[in-house]
Amino acid sequence: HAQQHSDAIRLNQIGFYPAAPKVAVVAGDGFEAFEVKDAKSGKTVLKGMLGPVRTSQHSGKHTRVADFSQLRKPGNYTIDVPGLGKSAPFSVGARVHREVAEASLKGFYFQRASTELPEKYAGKWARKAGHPDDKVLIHASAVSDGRPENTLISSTRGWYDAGDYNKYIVNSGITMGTLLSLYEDFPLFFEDFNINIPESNNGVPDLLDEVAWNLRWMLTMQDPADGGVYHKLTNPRFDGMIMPDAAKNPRYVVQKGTAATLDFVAVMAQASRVFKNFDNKFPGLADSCTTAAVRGWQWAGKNPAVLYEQGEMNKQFDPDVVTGAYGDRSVKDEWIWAASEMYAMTGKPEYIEKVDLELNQPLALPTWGNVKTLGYYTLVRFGDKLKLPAELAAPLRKSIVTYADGLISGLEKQPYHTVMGKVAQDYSWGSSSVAANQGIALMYAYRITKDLHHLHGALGNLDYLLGRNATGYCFLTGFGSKRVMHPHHRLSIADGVVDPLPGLLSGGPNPGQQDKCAGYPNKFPDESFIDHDCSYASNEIAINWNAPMVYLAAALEASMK
Ligand code: 9MR
Repeated sequence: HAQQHSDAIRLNQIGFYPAAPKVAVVAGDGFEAFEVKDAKSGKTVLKGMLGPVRTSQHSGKHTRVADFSQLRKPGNYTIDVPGLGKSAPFSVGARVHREVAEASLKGFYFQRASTELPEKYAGKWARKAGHPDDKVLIHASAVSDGRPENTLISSTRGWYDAGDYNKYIVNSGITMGTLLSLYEDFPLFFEDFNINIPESNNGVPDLLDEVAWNLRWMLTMQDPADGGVYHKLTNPRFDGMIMPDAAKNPRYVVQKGTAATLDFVAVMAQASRVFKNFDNKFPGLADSCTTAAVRGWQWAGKNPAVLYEQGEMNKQFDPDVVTGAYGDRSVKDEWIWAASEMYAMTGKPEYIEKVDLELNQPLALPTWGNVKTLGYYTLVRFGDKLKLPAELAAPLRKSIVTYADGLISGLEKQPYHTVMGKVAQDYSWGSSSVAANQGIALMYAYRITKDLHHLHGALGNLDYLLGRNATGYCFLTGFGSKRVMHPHHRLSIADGVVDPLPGLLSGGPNPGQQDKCAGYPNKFPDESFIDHDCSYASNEIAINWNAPMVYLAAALEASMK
């Protein structure tokens, strides 16, 4: 008779690297000891005492940590807490997060618009093509280029943003920047990283093939007349819970704006660098990106702060558009990112001389609305090559390291022994991406310092995402013993397949609970999560959350033994 796994024993449900720290967290304070057992034989391989009681700053609840870092032998194990129960089996071994890294990149393939997904690549999630986007209307808000309202343009491909079917430049920006940076930071790792997509085995890393799918769409979002970039391609209202081939509503490109244009510039500049090395496979693509970046930069120079005002638009234009706003209120950070990428593309320091790099401010984690740190990462990556002056290079490195040191300080008091969740603000909409982006910042710090505390801090946030958290869920679909089964994701809801599409990162706890769904366990920041497809505020998926998940898992695979 199968023994039930205890939900109170929380750990990375996938596993651990042999040489890495290994921690499980026992919720509650009623127990003292733990044992690690071989999953098959049931033989005890390690015994230990739980650490001192820790108290959650979010809920006041108690936890105790089981540290079994001494266990280094590859194998499959469970953690038993006498009197409480045992965990589901997990493994110890090299390459233990390989499948997590592969699946989370493959998640982007599942988000592809304008194409059929054959069974050969998509398995039981095969689907018909939808949203061809070859006849997209120019919205009334976007007629400034001289093409009249309702002109038809072609804007195919790209990834669906999230649980909805629209395509937003601002959110594509940070997503592409994160994935291209992953490639630039770990190019060798991706030489042998096959995720079974139609372009696999074409001599280009699958990561870049997947990125190219969205890059080609982004290129179509630039107004050929003046170089400005449309904010988004969208239905006026969200599609229902239907499959793509059933979606027939008209689609529009809307207002050009500075945030979209500068995000586009940054992506095109970075892509031109990366794809230059694959010119034989993507003839002309790198050149197109260079031209697009320069033209976008020029448009932004003439339109330095045109904000996207969805609320205002609703009043002025027909039809009104009420889909995702990505209404950034400040474009200072987009200027920093775009300038940094233009500098790295051209080697001309004049680009960064024109903007305030804000190096006197503490590092800010990248979000769709604050992208300047993506620029800093690029400047650090290419600092030597660009001969970045010491008065810039030193404070850049220092701000990353200072930020990372702040993250890892006081870990021994944290209820889940993770960097994630030290402050309640970490639990914002899409908090899983906060955890992943903190991990990325720690990986950049590790590059600079070679301090294992930084590397292990990053790994601890992967542990958080894969189960060592106050909800007990593994937040990546298709993985873990306590799985997310009902993400707010049209493809997963409408396809009639029980399992959600795999490799997608659930947004995670969000005490805002804006969806007002029934069934949240409580109001605590770290527990404000429900695995229900009603919950777009805690259980949606999104490309800008998946990208740092891919980054963190792949970067750790490339860095851990
Ligand atoms: O990720 C976005 C989050 O930061 C905002 O608070 C939220 C509300 O505006 O919107 C999120 O983005 C959603 C987008 O607007 C539409 N597609 C789904 C995105 C994820 O929920």
